[in-house]
Amino acid sequence: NNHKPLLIWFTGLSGSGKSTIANLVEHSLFKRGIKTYALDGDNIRKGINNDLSFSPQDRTENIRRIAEVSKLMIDAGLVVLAAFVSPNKKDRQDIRTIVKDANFVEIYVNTSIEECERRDVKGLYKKARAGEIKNMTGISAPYEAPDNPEIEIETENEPIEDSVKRIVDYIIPKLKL
Ligand code: GGZ
Repeated sequence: NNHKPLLIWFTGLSGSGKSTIANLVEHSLFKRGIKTYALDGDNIRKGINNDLSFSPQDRTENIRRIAEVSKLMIDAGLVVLAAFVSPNKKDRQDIRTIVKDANFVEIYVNTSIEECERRDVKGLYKKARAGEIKNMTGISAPYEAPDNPEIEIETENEPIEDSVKRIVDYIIPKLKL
């Protein structure tokens, strides 16, 4: 039951649904016997990157370290699912270089800032509007959408099960040795 390693990278605004979709994709791959590992803010920013803020420089360093950790996991043969805002095009292009292009799939979780702010799962947008959080992506810090992501998910226009199936159907053939 061997398969190729892969880095599946989810980019999008806070609250866009990246982690939720990544977790459902991981569950589906796991059921097929594929060895996976999921990286997100909860296990990275609280651990290896707990020295980093949301300044532009620290975000770039955040993404660089995650790419290097992902590279190690790819060397170990895993399918890595990474869900990070990763707002800069340049930083995302650098991931492609760090892990090899053939091992990289970029998924743009395209949810409008209006919808993310309406959801405001963690209350961060409210705090950003009140000036309690600076550098909030989409409010007071930039988000550069990908031009040519391998997959784009419009969470406001597609049921989540359909999005997950579209991603899994794209990934499975790529895992063939
Ligand atoms: C964006 C922030 C911020 C600011 C805290 N801007 O919805 P969440 O909570 O769980 O996901 C967001 C997470 C973003 O961390 P990343 O490591 O993915 O960001 S980056 O790739 O840009 O380095 C959000 C929370 O952290 N959060 N402050 N100012 N998101």
